[in-house]
Amino acid sequence: MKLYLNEISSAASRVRIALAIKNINVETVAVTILGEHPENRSADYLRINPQGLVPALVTDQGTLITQSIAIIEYLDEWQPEPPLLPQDLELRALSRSVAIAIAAEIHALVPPRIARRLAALPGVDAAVIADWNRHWTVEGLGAVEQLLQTRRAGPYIGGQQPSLGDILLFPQAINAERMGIDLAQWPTLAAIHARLKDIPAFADNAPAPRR
Ligand SMILES: N[C@@H](CCC(=O)N[C@@H](CS)C(=O)NCC(=O)O)C(=O)O
Repeated sequence: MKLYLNEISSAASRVRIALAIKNINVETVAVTILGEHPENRSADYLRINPQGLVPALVTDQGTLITQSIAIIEYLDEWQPEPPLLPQDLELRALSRSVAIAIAAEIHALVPPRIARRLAALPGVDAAVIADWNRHWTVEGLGAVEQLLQTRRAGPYIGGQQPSLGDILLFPQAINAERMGIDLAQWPTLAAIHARLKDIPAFADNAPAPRR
């Protein structure tokens, strides 16, 4: 299998964490996503992933799998141990709710392509973009905290083991901290995040800071 990624990408970090938890090795191909001519917009990469995003996984059969959640669920079904979704149906749903809340309602509003588009609009400078990113991150993680407060006890979102929701929470919380957002305002989220930081599969696969 071949995984197209970038070290700063939080969406790719999710897949790297899942691979580490499952101890699966794949070939990786780095694709730049910043700058004037990022490789993710090149004709060569668009032939591989027409959406022009990382991560993208190409299986040994040559099938393209896009979208980090779909890739993680594919890996989980391909190699079920250790499972990345809780057995309990309600916790399973919660884990997915958190994952989708992060992917669809936070991350989708703050990637480089959104910043590039905003920067092209009149009157939008770096400060406006920073405010935009911060706004959607604070609003989104605040909603995740509310969701997490509904959950039953357990160290992680889905109970005793880290699951899909934790995998999406980790890089997003790191990005929030890098924006100077204090996670302590969300006590449940902050406690789970602190526990995840102690797990090598998470800590070793955090998104790299932007240089
Ligand atoms: N929903 C997608 C998001 C993928 C995504 O936006 N990836 C970012 C990096 S974190 C990217 O490729 N950005 C390139 C760009 O925005 O131009 C997923 O979960 O895989």
